[in-house]
Amino acid sequence: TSCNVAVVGATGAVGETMLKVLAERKFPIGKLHVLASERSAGEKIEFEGQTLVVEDLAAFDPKGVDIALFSAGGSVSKEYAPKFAAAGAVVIDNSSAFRYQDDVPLVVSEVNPEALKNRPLGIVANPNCSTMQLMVALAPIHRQAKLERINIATYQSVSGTGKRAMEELGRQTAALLSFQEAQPEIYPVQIAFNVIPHGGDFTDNGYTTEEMKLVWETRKILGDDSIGVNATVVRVPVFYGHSEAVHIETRDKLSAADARALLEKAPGLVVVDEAKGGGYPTPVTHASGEDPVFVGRVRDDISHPRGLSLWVVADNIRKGAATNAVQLAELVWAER
Ligand code: A2P
Ligand code: 11C
Repeated sequence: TSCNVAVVGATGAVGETMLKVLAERKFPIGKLHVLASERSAGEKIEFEGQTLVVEDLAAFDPKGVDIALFSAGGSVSKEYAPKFAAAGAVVIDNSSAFRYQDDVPLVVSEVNPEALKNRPLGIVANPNCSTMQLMVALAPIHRQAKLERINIATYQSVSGTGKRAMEELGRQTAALLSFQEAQPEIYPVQIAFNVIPHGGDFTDNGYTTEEMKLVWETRKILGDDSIGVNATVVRVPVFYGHSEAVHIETRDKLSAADARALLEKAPGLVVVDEAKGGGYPTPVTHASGEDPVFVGRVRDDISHPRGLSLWVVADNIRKGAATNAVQLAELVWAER
């Protein structure tokens, strides 16, 4: 039998990719509803040779939907995910609305799929993109040698902010190359030819919400509140693909060579680690448009006996959001 699917936020950066990934992975779709705000209701979307018409979420009756993939922002999820779940759908929510609730599992398909079973609300949360790729890379190391501490700096692409941010990077780049001024609209300062140490909103402890997500989500997914996480999130003028400079300390000693061997066998991961020009992953050369998480630059930390350094890159819209959501949908559908 086939699964009736709704994609909420289907016109957005993640929603469009959810549709692409559903088609690529041949998800067994029965009826497919593409939903967005009333602004884009009536627009047409091509899907596998069919023309779908975008429906207004506010006017939509979720009865009959088996699985709903939500990526239209936290406030939309808060309002509508419970309604879809009450109508019988399993909601896979890409927003941060429910991630920290004990009764909502937070799941990376390769890392903690067993957590899917406990979903009393019928809602499953998809992690934030930067945590997602970090977990695919670090879970195998945690199982082997127990993570004590993670220190991370991210280099996050503008697609993580959404379509309007991608337009802003394009617009500012074109303006500056023709000797005009760059006008910041989505980001507080110019993003073209710049880097911005600010993702999400500032919180009371001086860290940003994007930084604190790495702390909370890591502990929840790995089921270990003792792991120390310290993050600096930086936005860079890259369209697709988040990169991370990751420094970890493990409780048991794990050498770089052993870590590399472990990562080479890990699901969802590709190791690209040669000590020469181009022998490492970058968003443009490896990650953009691809599903795996790429790891390179695996080194013994020369400043700590149980330290390791690595470089982790993935397509934030694919594995970081849409692909993992579809993988969770596959696991949910396979339960039947
Ligand atoms: P719309 O095209 O109607 O604005 P992005 O993250 O790329 O900016 O995309 C956000 C997605 O969330 C879009 O599909 C957008 O639809 C959708 N969206 C935003 N606000 C709402 C809302 N109030 N109800 C339904 N969908 C919404
Ligand atoms: C970014 N990770 O790159 C964010 C966007 O919690 O799902 C997604 C925010 C979230 O800005």
